[in-house]
Amino acid sequence: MTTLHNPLVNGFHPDPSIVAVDGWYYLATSTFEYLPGIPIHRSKDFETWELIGHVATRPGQLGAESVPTGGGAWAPTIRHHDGRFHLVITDAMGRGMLHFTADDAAGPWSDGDLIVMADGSESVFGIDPDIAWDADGTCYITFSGLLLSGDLDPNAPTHLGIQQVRVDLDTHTALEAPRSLWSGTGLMFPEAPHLYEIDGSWYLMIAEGGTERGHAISIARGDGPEGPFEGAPGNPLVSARSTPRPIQNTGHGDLVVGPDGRWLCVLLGVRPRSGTRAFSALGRETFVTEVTWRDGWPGIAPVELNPRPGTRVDVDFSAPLDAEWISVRRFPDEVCRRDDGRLVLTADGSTLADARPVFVGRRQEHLTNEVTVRLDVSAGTGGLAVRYDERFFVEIEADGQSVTARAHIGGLLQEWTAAAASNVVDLHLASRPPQAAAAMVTTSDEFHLAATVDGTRIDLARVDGRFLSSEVTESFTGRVIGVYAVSGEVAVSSWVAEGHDG
Ligand code: 6LW
Repeated sequence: MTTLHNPLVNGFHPDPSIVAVDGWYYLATSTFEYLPGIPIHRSKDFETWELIGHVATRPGQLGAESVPTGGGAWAPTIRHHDGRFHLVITDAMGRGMLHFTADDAAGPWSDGDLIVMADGSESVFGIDPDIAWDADGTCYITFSGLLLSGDLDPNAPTHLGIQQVRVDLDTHTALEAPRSLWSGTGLMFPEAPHLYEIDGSWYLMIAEGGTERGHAISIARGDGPEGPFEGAPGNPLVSARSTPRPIQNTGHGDLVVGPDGRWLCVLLGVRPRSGTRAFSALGRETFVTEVTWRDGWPGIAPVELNPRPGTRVDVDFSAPLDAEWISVRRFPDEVCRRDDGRLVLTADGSTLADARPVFVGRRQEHLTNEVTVRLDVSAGTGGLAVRYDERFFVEIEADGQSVTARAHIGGLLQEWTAAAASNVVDLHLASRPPQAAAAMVTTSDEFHLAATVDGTRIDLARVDGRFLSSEVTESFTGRVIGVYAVSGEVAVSSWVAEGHDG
């Protein structure tokens, strides 16, 4: 049982990778189409984690500006070598497999170099790249090979298994064609490889089973970084499949020696709720669990829930926005500015149904959560929304004459409107446990959408939260709650978010 809090990092922070440098821990996670991309959290005690910056803070570092939904920054590996931080990642359906470096993990990071095949023709094609060096300084990129869907025999696997190339990091060119390595116990989607040299042996740890309920972590051992590798007798080392554990989908891990010398594994998981634990509202979060070694093999303990205390975020817009604010396929400073202690969003004709909305938000980090914002809509129309993607979002909007709640569910739309003739309005968006139905609790949560106008509360709508879960949306991200503008300018004078995991 770990005494550490779990989730380790709340809200959608999937595919965690970790490195220890001079007594500090640095954690990197995926961000897909959101910018800034690839957050770096830092901790000394593995308990308190501070968001110190992002890898992608400038246009062009990622191709996120134009990636399709679900594309973008997938699965980083962060390491430290020869005095520099290194991060490799696949910018899926964007730039390809990239290598970033920095002297300081807080940034600035490099522009990102494409890792290309030996003939220089194209990016090494695969996901979840890992970067490792042997004692001679040879650099190994180990990744999960993919087949383009057009090549697929319907009965063939979409993954080519775990592959590896040696790379000249001066030219970012592979020194050979990809070779296949051990690829797990035969479960689907062998991915998320990480190579470690420990006590003279080389270990290749992977995820397999797919990032859903079948997710698992397996490991193999060999005498060198290229193998051959022999799978552990105890594989898979950890999986929540077919268990009643509150944290499911556990997999995609990275190993590190913790502050007290114990080995730890950070990994992704979800906290599904409903009668059959079907819906994960927040998406895939970062968790931690203990690792014990026996006969040269690690054992990974089941991931135990140990929720953090609730939080309250009260944003003062007279100060610069903190690094938690994110936008879709563009940076927050492209969609908003601070003016006289307010956050001003200037519409450009887009809505949340578009690829690049005028929207800036923060991850929902708690299962029970409420955000209240005060808007001035005297010069425009806008509101408060919780978003999974362009087809799945719930919003509450004000235009000075009325307030309107809308549920956009995969092309279906329902809306509720009430008169509210006021230019200043408070909007409330809450996620609450479902009102228990007669038979059993049948969903993750309910959204409660309301407004307060001139001191009068208007309860507009309640919407089933299952429709904004990673399972229903088939999304790699998670809920992001933010403010948006659809016409003119909208000014936000306050943002208060309170939540807990009760
Ligand atoms: C990630 C891979 C995965 O690259 O999903 O399903 C991808 N597993 O490990 C995005 O998180």
